[in-house]
Order: sequence, then C-alpha cells, then structure tokens
Amino acid sequence: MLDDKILNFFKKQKDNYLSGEELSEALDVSRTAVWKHIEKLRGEGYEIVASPHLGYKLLSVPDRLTEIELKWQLETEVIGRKIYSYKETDSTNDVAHNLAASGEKEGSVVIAEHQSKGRGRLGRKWVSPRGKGAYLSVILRPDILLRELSAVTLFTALSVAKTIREFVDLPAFIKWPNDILVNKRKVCGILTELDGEADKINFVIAGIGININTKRELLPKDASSLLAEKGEKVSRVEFVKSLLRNLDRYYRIFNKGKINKIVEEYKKFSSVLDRMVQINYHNRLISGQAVNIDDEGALILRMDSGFNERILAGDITMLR
Ligand code: BT5
Repeated sequence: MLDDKILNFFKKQKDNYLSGEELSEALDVSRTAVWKHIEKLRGEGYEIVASPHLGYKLLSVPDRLTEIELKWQLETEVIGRKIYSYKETDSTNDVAHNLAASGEKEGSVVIAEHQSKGRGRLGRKWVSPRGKGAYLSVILRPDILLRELSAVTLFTALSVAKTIREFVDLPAFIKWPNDILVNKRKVCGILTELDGEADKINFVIAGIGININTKRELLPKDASSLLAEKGEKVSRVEFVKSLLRNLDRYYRIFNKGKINKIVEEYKKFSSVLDRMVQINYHNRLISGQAVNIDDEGALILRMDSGFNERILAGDITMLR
C-alpha cells in the first residue's frame, strides 16, 4: 500500500523531484521507511534517482501489468474498477471464476504475467509465455439469457480488434467466434465461460489471451504476436489500458441492448463473412458460405441446398 502511495505521488509530480521529507510527512512515516520503500520499488524495476539536495525522481516504470500501472488514469466506469494482478497463476479464468462465485462485483479483472494451465476451448491449451503477453479475465454480470451468451464473445472480440487497430495500427480481423488474426495469424484467443442455470446467468467470465511482445518461436505454429507483425515492441501496460477502455465502452453499449450497433461494427472486421467455410460443429462437418452474423452472435451459413443454417459455436476452416 505504501509503495502504491509513493508511486502515486511520483506520478502526480511528473518530472519533479520529491524530497524524502515531503514524502515522509505526507505519508506519515519516517524518512528511513521512505528510503526502504524506494529501494523496494527499485528492486521491482522502477528507475528512481536520488539527489542529496533535491530528493527522489521517478525516471521510468517497469513493463509490468500491475494494478497500480494499469489503474493509473484508466478512467473506466465498470471494467477494471478492481484489478488483481499475479506474476503467475494456473488460469486467470479459474481465479476470476472463484472470485465471482464468492460475490466479486462485475468489472473486476484478473491478470497474470504467466499461466501454468492457460486454457482454450474444449480442453485445449493456451500457451502463455512469461512477461510478454497479456492473459486476463473479466468478471461480468450481464442481465441476459443463456442464448445471448455468444454476444459477450462478440463484443469482447470487437474490443480486442479495435484496440489492435487503434493502438498498434495493425489490420486485425475477427475469425468467428473467438480468434483475432493479424495477417492471417492468430494473435489472440477468447474464452467465454459462464456460471448459471438454464434460465439464469449468475456471471460470465470473459478470458482474453493476447500475444504482445512474444517471440514467434515460443508460440504454436500459425500463431503470431503484435511484436512479430509490427516489427516493434508494444507497451503492454498502455495496450491493456486501451483494451479495458474499449471493453468498458462496448459493454455499456451491450447493456443498453444495442447489440445491433456492436454487430454492425464487428462485421467490418470479420474475416469469415462472404467466404466459403467449413465448420466443425458438434463433431459434424458443415460447409457453406458465411452470409451473416446475427444479433445473438450466431453465424449464418448458406448451404449448397440453398437453406440457411444457424451456427452457435465451432471451429472454422476457410475453404476459399
Ligand atoms: C482460444 O481457444 O483461443 C481461447 C484462449 C483463451 C486464453 C485466455 S488467457 C486468459 C484466460 N485464462 C485462460 O485460461 N484462458 C483465457 P481455442 O479456440 O480453443 O484455441 C486454442 C488453440 O489455439 C490451441 O489448440 C493452439 O492451437 C492455439 N494456441 C494456443 N496458445 C496460443 C497462443 N498463445 N497464441 C495463439 N494460438 C495459440
């Protein structure tokens, strides 16, 4: 807590020096205690210079996804009100699930530098190289029906694609339902899970894994990262902050029932619409032309027979 307070002081001061005396008075601790905490922050990668006459000055912050860095001037309404950050965890979706089951409010975010058991859909693995990507889960309590759940994946995917486009200036596309591609390679996956009964949703966990500064060698074949596609490093803290802001914005639109506005924007970034695709759906292979995405997030396929089929989930292969 004291570390956070000291950092907040530095951040407010921008480029100025802060004397040990000022800090000790403002925080009501001894100057030795201030010094000890400064040493601790240095150990965590904060670059702080000390001048005998002027005091301390913060020169740079580490590239870590900590609560204090992420919350600084975040200014969102719901998403990120509380941020739990871990150096390592099994799966952020599991941590978020446990928190939500114990009554955690919506908007809380669980984020980790590494996951030992990162999960994809259907028991698949999500590779989570340490300190390079962002692995986060958002707790949501939307007032929706079970059949509207896919729409959560929809606005989450749109938020990620939009952030990559705005913040990194890369052409991100959404491969329905849950992959984000750049130059046809997967840079992000989304895992939406829920807790509830047939007619009532208790909470939803929107899990997002993004390869930011990850080397391609550390990722599965066909996967890539923002670094690899852009050719330069991306600030993970600033990227995640932009993402939380976009999630906040689209979640509010979603909660107002304006899902049609989200779908409209989503379609512009879809990599599957108008394409011939094959879908593995409940172990059945279906192929057809992807003609639409409806307001519940389902994909509409036009079959050779001329009939349309409505698909709720599945793995897509592009045919041509
Ligand atoms: C997904 O599943 O794409 C959803 C991934 C969600 C991960 C986040 S991280 C935070 C939160 N906590 C979790 O435990 N999970 C969520 P799916 O569509 O099933 O794709 C999984 C497949 O993507 C794997 O079988 C690999 O082929 C590939 N893959 C695994 N790790 C990858 C990575 N880091 N980047 C790109 N592709 C990857």
